[in-house]
Amino acid sequence: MSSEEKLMENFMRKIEAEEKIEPKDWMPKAYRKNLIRQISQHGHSEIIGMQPEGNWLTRAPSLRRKAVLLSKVQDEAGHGLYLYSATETLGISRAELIAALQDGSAKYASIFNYPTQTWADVGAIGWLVDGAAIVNQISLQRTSYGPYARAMVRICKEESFHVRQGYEMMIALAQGSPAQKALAQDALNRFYWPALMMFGPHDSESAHSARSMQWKIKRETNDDLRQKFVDQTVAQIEFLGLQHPDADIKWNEETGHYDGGELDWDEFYSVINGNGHCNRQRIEHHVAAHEEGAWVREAMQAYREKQRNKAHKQAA
Ligand code: BYC
Repeated sequence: MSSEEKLMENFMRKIEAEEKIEPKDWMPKAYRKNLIRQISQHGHSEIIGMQPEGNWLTRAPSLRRKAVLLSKVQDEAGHGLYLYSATETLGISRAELIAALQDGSAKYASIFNYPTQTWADVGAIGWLVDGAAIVNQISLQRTSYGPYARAMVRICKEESFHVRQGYEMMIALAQGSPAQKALAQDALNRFYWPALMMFGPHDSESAHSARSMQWKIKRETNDDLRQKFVDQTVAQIEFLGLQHPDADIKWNEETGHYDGGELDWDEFYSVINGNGHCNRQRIEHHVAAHEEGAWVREAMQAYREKQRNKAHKQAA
């Protein structure tokens, strides 16, 4: 057995035994590459995901709503930073990650290319978008790469608060005036299908799933996670007294799950390939904010050099 084969055998033994793979451990090149792809895209989703809700910060209807939303958006920034740090442990720099986001070679969740047209969209995002994210992220707490799994534990705690704040907003609207209830229904209608698309293509179309499942990067498939979300959402919609956006939703006695209508996959591929309503706007905004922050990075660099020179002088 060659030394490479022995390393591979030991790696697979750890994966089978549910031991975490840590940054300094040997790992196959393709495992490292796949992790960099998935974790960085997850981080980009958190960072770009601040924009649709950030759009409503200055127009929140009360001080309480504004404080809660501000705190949630800040949490998303924190999630992005934990995830970028986890990606950096795989030997790629923050600058490279950001360049890939900005030149379009790295994706981010399709959902954030939809506009937030009304205040109710903020409630729908917390409830449905964070709700879909948490279904996925609970399973990612058991991912095989240690830093990613540990980041997920904290992120899940914060996401569960996000889901509650969104659903609480939806309750307030659904129980409000007829106009408020109509806003809630409209937001549900527009965000339900894109939220289902967050789980990715069908398993049969998913390029990375088989490998990622074998290496336990992903612990459940795109379709299984999507089904969990579909199942849990039915009762939540009923409780709000809203109409389900999927006219075909139906309990299936045999499978013990809800069956629903098919997603518009042309729309999904169009959005992930850069042609959604807001793709260009999201990246332009990111580039502008990154350029505006250049002076902070330069100041940090200058401070670091100053400290290094001081240490040199003291040592001499
Ligand atoms: N959107 O082989 P597949 C949040 C891409 S944010 C865009 O199935 P995989 C929040 C996929 O990347 C939380 N692209 O891929 C933040 C791949 O393209 P590449 C976001 C998508 O990786 C702020 C290609 O399609 N959560 O909670 O096995 C405010 C083939 O797909 C999408 C995560 O990121 C999509 N929906 O499975 C509020 C979870 N779906 O890379 C809330 C972590 C697929 O070959 N990520 N693509 O160019 C994952 O679990 C997996 O990466 C996915 C896709 C399930 C998303």
